[in-house]
Amino acid sequence: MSEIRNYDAEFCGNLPIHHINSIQDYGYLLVLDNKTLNIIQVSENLNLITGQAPAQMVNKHLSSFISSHDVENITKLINGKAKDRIPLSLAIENEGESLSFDGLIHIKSDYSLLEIEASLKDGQKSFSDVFQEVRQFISAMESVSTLDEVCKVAIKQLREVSGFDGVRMYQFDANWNGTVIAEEISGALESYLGQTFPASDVPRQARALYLKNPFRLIPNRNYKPVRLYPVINPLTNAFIDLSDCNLRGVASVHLEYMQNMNVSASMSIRVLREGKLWGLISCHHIGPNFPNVDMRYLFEWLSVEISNRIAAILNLEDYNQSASRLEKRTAITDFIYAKDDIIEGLLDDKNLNILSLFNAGGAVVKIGNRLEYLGDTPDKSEVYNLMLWLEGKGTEKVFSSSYLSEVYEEAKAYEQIGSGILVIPVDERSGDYVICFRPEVIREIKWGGDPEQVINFDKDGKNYHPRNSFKLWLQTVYGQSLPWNNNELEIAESLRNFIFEFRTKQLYN
Ligand code: BLA
Repeated sequence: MSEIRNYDAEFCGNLPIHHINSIQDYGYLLVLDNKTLNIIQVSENLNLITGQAPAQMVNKHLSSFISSHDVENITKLINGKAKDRIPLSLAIENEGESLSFDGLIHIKSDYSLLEIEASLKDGQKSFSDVFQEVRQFISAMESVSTLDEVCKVAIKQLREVSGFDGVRMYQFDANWNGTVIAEEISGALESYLGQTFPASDVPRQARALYLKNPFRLIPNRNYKPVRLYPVINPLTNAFIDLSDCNLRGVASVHLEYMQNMNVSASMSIRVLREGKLWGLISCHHIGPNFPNVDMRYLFEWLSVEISNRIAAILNLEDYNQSASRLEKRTAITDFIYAKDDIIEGLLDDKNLNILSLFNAGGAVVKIGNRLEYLGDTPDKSEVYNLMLWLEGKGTEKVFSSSYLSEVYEEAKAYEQIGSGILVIPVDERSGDYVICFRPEVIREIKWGGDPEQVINFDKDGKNYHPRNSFKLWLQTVYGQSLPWNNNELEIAESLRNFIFEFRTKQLYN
């Protein structure tokens, strides 16, 4: 298969979703001048609750619509420290009636975005009920200890709590493709369990927004977009940046995507690990579905618990692996001291050598005019050419690749044993290297639809559509080894430093 075009970087990834200049119709938006507290922009549907046309509302003071108590509260928030996503409640007076709203305020340097929606508190649970629910959720996650089990338990419970038709855990890989690793769905939804979706399905700017906002809610893809009045923000003289706004209108390509998945409602919640997006919990409903504010905040809370549990498991795994690798590295360097020889120390012990340290299939060590081989390595001339290539590249620090033939074509000839290499430069001037080889691991990717067809342009070259089939599409990946992880690269770098110091000492002794 040819290389997949990177729409994540090229096209989908550049759609200005924050400048869509419209909102979804389940709420209302007011933009306030921070200095005067005058309303400078409104969503056109605000007339439904104020009874006034948008043109009548702008330039009026906020107090024309909400109580002095709420105005005071908002003034305090605008002058306070917290700036993003501050929840609040307020009341709007209309024809003598007081209507309750849940709101979120986002405070920028000159203006604030105040998004509100009718408060739906029917059947509201008490705090202790919710707390019990969360405690049970956490203890169920703590009763299991592998990533797989935690994701399954979390997804099962989230489906029960939320009532969505389908809930999936979606994990990103190093290239931002995502794989569904746990799933709970009802009959009518298609199963995507085990399937991988290309990065551009949730393109980079959409992913970046999860670092600011814990979730994205689209209760009904057939919503009527609501425009803003006036169109241009008078303080910035540009379309307003709606990055933080939960009500932000949805990119049409994604609405079509939801239609192609046969869902009307979607809510996705972030899973973070060390401040980076690790995955998403994607909730779907065949018909429209509107989780109320409390449910959304509960989800937000649970997503933090899920993120923490996942991070704890992965960190423990990493820690154990790093500790065992460090132990091996120490034993090998001790052996180098004992033998007073780098090559013997790296290769001679049958059980503990550079192959077991780096989980490699073969290794070559060249120091001065000595050249030694261990395990499955390319032949002499191939190694010679590889070293020439490395010299040409000028590799001062550790270099690694899990897809060598991609950057060095000649390696195709020995891809079975050397799809991956880890190079520790010993002395560049004399072309001395320690090189580990990893064998090819043929991999099958179960794509959710043909990844070459992520987007289809109409004949006019302007209009475009996301793919309309998510049917299993198999790709077999050849020529790649298991990846070298960060800790392996760190250990390799520390071994490089050790070898350098050891040789320096040898020279001066
Ligand atoms: C947004 N795409 C999204 C979102 C998800 C997905 C979760 C976030 C919004 C939401 O929660 O619905 C994708 N959803 C998935 C995937 C699964 C799932 C993969 O459940 C798998 C189980 N999309 C395309 C193409 C483009 C594109 C070709 O297919 C670009 C041209 C863009 N996707 C796109 C954009 C958004 C998006 C722009 C942001 C939409 C928005 O927030 O307005």
